[in-house]
Amino acid sequence: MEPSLHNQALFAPRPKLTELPEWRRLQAHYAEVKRLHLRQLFAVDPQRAQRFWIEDLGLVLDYSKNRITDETLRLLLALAETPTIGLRDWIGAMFAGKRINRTENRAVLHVALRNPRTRPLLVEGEDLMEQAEGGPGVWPVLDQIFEFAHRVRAGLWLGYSGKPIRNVINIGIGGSDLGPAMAFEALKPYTDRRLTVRFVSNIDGAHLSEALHGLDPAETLFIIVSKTFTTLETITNAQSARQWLLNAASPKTEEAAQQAIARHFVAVSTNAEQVAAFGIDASRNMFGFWDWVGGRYSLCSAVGLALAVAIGPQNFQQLLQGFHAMDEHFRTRPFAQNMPVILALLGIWYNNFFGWPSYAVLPYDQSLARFTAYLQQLDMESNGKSARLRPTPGAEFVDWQTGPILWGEPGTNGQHAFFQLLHQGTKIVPADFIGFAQSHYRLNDHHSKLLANLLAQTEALAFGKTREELAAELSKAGSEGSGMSLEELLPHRLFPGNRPSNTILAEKLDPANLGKLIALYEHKIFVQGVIWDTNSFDQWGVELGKQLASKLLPAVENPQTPIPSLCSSTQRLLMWLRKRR
Ligand code: G6Q
Repeated sequence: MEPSLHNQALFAPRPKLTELPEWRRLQAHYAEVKRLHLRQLFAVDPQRAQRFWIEDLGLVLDYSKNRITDETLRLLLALAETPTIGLRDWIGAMFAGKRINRTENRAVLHVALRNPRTRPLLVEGEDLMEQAEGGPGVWPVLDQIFEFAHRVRAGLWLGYSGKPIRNVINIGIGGSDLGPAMAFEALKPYTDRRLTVRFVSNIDGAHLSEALHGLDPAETLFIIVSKTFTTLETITNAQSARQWLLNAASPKTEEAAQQAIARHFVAVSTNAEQVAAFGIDASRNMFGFWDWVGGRYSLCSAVGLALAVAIGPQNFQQLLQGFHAMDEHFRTRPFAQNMPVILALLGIWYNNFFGWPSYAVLPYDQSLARFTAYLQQLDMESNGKSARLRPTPGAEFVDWQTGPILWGEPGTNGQHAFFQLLHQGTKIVPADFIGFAQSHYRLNDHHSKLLANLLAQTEALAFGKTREELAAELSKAGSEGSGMSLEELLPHRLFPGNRPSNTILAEKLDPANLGKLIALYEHKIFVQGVIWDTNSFDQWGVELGKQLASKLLPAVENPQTPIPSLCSSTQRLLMWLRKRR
């Protein structure tokens, strides 16, 4: 593809964000409203939850407990419409397959992965649904995935001894691990419980060793997931897995070894050459994907193979449909009713105007235990950037804040850990609370208690407890026991409130709703990246550490190797380690 296919206007230099009139108006407005308390906002406008509420696709976004007025929203929406930012053009360009990942000269088409087969998606003359980059397109690969998933689930995929496969180990890291690992946890009730599915990512031998513990190699299949098939962690783990398998199979001939590998290893990659070099038959046992799928956006591609095996083709298709429904919501809904856009603007309001650097994602669902870790990569690898995408001369770097620090844990565990800081600390951390009306686990009144906690926390964060309320409460209960007077005790037990949150609800954590939820955050992050003028789709920041690690490896491995020229700190640490290995 020629660079001329870039939409030049998209990359035209644009004014600094902080110099835009829309930005300045928000700054002036911030000065006026920054002290408003959510108590006041709800008191003067008791019905605000009716307005600051979006309901679509069975999902609810209640954003009324935010420190905004109608005017704030109007100004934030005006920012989203700023012509020089061109958000609408950028959304259109992504869906049209323009090469918006400029630093890698790639299109960004994760939305194509969940596009219905019957709806052609033409990019540069090819219908990606059927054909992509001269090879099979989205749906032929999905067919291959479904066929494979069916064979494993039906016990038709046999290992070297003729026993059916019972254990599936996904080996991959970052974008080749977090998505399927998170979704597997999230969708446990939909998984085939006869199969054991595990995920190995860390190069620490503990991870692979523990994952293999107690498994019969004759029943174990490895899915090696690596877009590049050169990632140190993944290749090291894959090689050790191969050795483990061959030790057990003890093939007598090279041919028998190859057969054993063919039955126990499949690859998900874009690099057929390296896959073949590893010993996997790329023509039969490789699942392809494409340059235009970024690692952290790849769950709907063959990267989700282990998940497809675990939950089966039908559920995997439901997941894709959920993603697609949110893609359509994002592409077609006006900004004022567009969940990803509203979440993005609220994030900018707090990150850039209030200056709060982090936000928490708090799923009230144990099955989403890995959801925040997944979002951490999605958000922080996408928008943790400083270089501008459309700089003006001499202003290559932003002088405004970009991607926030994202963290969190499932509720209610977080309540008994870090919520203290959320309620009474000196920092304000806006939070997204996520919950579901129904649980898959009908266990006494557990789910009612879980939901009551979710609702209680958003209410407590927003409104707190005033001095008067507290004094009335304490004088009734008495303050005996602490040895402190009521006046002394009050400050410790006050809740200032005015801590904002969004609440996102759905009926049930099923494959479709999980897809909607993930796509909601994908698009939110994209909108923020466009407004902040950063490229959300590269990740150059992870390269330097990798280079230095390969430079250091020989010196760590072999004490005779000269110490590379590094700073005195790293040299002394290395020497300390070498003496003890
Ligand atoms: C994601 C990143 C990164 C990547 C891993 C694994 O967007 O690119 O997390 O997924 O580094 O890369 P491979 O799939 O090439 O092994």
